[in-house]
Parts: sequence; C-alpha cells; structure tokens
Amino acid sequence: MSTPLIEIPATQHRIDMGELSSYVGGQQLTDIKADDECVSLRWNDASQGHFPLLWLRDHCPCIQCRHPLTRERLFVPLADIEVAPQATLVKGNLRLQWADSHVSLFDAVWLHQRRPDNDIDPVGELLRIRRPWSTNFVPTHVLHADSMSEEGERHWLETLLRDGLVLLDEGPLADEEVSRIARRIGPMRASNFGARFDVYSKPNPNNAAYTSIGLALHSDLPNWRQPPDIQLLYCLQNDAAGGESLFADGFAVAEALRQAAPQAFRTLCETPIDFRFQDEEQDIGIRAPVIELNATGQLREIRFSNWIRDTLRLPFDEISPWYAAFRQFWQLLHDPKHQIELALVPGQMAAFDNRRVLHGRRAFDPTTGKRHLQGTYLDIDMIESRLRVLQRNP
Ligand SMILES: O=C(O)CCC(=O)C(=O)O
Ligand SMILES: [Fe+2]
Ligand SMILES: [Zn+2]
Repeated sequence: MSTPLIEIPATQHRIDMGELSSYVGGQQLTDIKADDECVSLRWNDASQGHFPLLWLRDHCPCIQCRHPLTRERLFVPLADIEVAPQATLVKGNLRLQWADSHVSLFDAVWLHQRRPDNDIDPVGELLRIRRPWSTNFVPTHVLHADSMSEEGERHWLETLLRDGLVLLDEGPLADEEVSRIARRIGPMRASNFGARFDVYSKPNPNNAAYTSIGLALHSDLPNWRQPPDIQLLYCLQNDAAGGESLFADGFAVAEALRQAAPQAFRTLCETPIDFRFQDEEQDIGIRAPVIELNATGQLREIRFSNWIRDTLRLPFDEISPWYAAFRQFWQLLHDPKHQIELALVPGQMAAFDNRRVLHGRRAFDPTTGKRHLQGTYLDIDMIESRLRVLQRNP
C-alpha cells in the first residue's frame, strides 16, 4: 500500500507548531523557482513539479484560507495571480509571499503528493482495480474476529472493492450484528424495506425474498435511481433444506457477452426498460438499461431483477431483439462457469457490490427448518471513507 495522502490539517498543525521539518521519511525540497506563471519545485528524490500560481494561492493552508476547525476552504479563487511570489525554502518546505503580502507555507511532502500530472489517491486507485472473477473464482473469507482489527477491516473492505464479494466467517449469532458491522463503516442506507431488513418467509410478503421460493440472480432495488451500492447479508439461521446462496460477477459476465454477442450487449446497454416496485404504500419506478456504461464504454452498473421488471414498453420492432438479448445474458449469468454457489452458515456474512455482483438463492423448504438472514445496505462512499480513515495510521 502506498503512503496515505497527508492532509491539510496535519500540514497546518505542523506549521502552527513552527515545525517545518518534513514528514518523517518523506521528501524535502531542494530547488524552487517562481515566475509570474508558476512555481517550479525539485525534491531530494530528483522529482519535479510545476504548480500554477493560482493553484498554490487556492491551496494555501493558513487559517484565513482554511477554517481552523472544519478545515474547509474559505478562500475563493476568483482573481488571477500574475505577479511572481517571493519563494523561499524553510527547512525543506516552501514559503511563498504573495504580492499582497499574504504568506502561504506548504509542506514539501504534501506538495510532492499533489504535483500536477502525478495525481494519486490510494483509495481512488483501489477503486479502479476491480478484478473480474475467473471461471474458478473462490471468494475470500475473513474471520469476523480479524475484521475487528484495523488491518483486518482494511483487508475485508479492500477485498470487497476488488472482487465485489467477500465473506466474513464465525461471527456471533447475535441479533443486529449486521447493523453493528455496518455502523462501524457508515450510516446504513435505508430503503422502502427499512434500514435493516429480515429475510425469512413471512406470512404476507411484499417481496420475493420474504418467501421461500428460489431467487434467480438479481441486483437489489434496480427500480431506484440510485440502487444501493453495497449489500450485507448476515446469516443467523440456515437449517432448512435448500436455501444455498448464488453469486455471479455481473461485470465479468457482461464482458463475456460483449465478446460473444456484441449485438445483444449493445441492445441491453442502449435500451432503457422499466423497473417498478409496488405495494400498499409505495410505487417506486425508474426507466434504465440493464447494462450501463460510462462515457468511455466501461461498465458502470448492472440492473437485473426479473420479478420487478415492469411492463416492457418498447416499439414493436425492438421487443423480440430485447428478449433475445436478455435471454443470452441470463444464460451466461446462470452458466455454472460464471455462477458460484455456497451455503451461508450461521454467523457468516456475505458483503457484495450490488451494482456489479448479482446474488440469488435456491428455494428452501420452511417445513424442514429455519432460515433467517438480516441485511442492510451501505453507500460505497462510506467504504472509501472508512478505508481513507484507516490509512491515516498505516
Ligand atoms: O435469501 C437470500 O439468500 C437472499 C435474499 C435477497 O435476495 C435479499 O435479501 O436481497
Ligand atoms: Fe436480493
Ligand atoms: Zn492563506
């Protein structure tokens, strides 16, 4: 893991304390040059950086430019800066005195990490590393007890981002443990099923999950504009016959579809369809494609749930091709080469990326025993946030 980004508050703190020595073990500045466009810096590891004047002025960490308590920016960069500041080295760090005599002190390591064209954000990097499942993918298991240490927590969250699925093993058989795990990371993302939901067969179900029927691979809440990013499913009881869990990497399978049947792939990307949930109190719907790409053609999200697909409202000529494309994607997803199956044991929790990895379960027989899962959702922002916080003390 690379060095975490040091933050403005840390810089500010050291500057306030008059400690302008560089971050322990970090780079120091050796050469500085300022003109009326930019400040050019060289560090003792021979790296260089060029910083436009307005960028530096905008990032001044002093307490007039950043709120001393909230650390948020106060300075507003509206006027261009066209006069070279006086630049001096102070114990390997940078001091700038601007034409209006405002003084900015910058930490050498802070600048090094943020030099233009060399932008790194270790957690951002991590998010870009999504490793598609191979055909013999086996999910990583982390012991619940290990996930309680900072290192173990980092490991399971990083695995979750990388693989889109991770299992926590041997947790307590305790009501609400899923909520405690979630809250360590961030607020639970509520939906029309509540912030924390129980999955067992209920007398008057408003959702297929609350019956004992099998659930084909699906994503949760594709009928929402912003479906939940991360789902946690914690097993408390599972001794009914059946009820095995199913998972497939929707992104890996969509890529396989793109290769094998490009026209079907395009149809699923380019055809918005309706998803809708209705019960006594709610009617939540959205029109969106099954496969969504970003501006550069990379996969952004899969929306897939056959039971909350609404009426297929398409022009006559598009209906048959859409069903054909859907069928091809369905068959690939449920191909044993892509779909994995496992039986959750009590005390075990699956965490998965609901917008990438599809989940399902085999039917179970409620007359043979009890099956009870507790679930909740989290925003991926909270996973990233937690990882950044954990990285502050590597
Ligand atoms: O019963 C299960 O294993 C999964 C239920 C489900 O799909 C859900 O709670 O979202
Ligand atoms: Fe589900
Ligand atoms: Zn300032």
